[in-house]
Amino acid sequence: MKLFGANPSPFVRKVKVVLAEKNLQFEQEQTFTFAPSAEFKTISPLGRIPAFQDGDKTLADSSIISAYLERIHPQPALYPSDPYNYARALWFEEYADSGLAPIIATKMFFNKIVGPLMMKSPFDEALFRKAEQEELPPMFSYLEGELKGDFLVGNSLTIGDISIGSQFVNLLLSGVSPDAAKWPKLAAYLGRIHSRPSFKPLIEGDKKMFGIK
Ligand SMILES: N[C@@H](CCC(=O)N[C@@H](CS)C(=O)NCC(=O)O)C(=O)O
Repeated sequence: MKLFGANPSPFVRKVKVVLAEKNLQFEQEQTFTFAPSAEFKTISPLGRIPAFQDGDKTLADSSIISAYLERIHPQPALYPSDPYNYARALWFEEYADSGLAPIIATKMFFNKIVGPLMMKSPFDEALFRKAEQEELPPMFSYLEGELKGDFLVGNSLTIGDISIGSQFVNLLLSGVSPDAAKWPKLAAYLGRIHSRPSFKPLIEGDKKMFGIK
């Protein structure tokens, strides 16, 4: 199996965590979308990372790749069998991918770290501060209210936790974390999720890549 995509992408990280939780071996091509390989272009019709190859089968999109991996390697299950819990896990995946990502990945991480470093684009601090101070706090409060136990849904890790946890790594790399005094459950939850063996080495690698302590 081969994964195409650069490590700092939250969507690439999501798939890497799914692969790690399922203990699956894979190769990775560190594809950046501004310098795509010819092979990548043929398997990602929208030009987005991640893309994936399993023998002669190819797929694009982190949600689709994760769903495929669940079907071919069902254990440990990352999608609940209970219908409502299954839908709730998908909801948190959606909340991460289309709710958090445009704020954390684009207005904060790309704006502050990737743009200035790799694209020579200037850091827009006003955009960053508005995201941090106005747009994220209600989202933190929402997640705080949803956390009833160790995981967002049921009693085990789901695709919802992996998706949310992946976006929050980019927030960490941007130098921001939810204040534990205001959002204690969320802060503790993220600490737990990010210290899992599937997440921890990826976070250490990302920090090293950007020279973050
Ligand atoms: N829904 C997609 C989103 C992937 C995505 O937006 N990836 C970003 C990098 S973090 C990308 O490839 N952006 C380049 C573009 O949209 O052209 C997924 O889950 O894989």
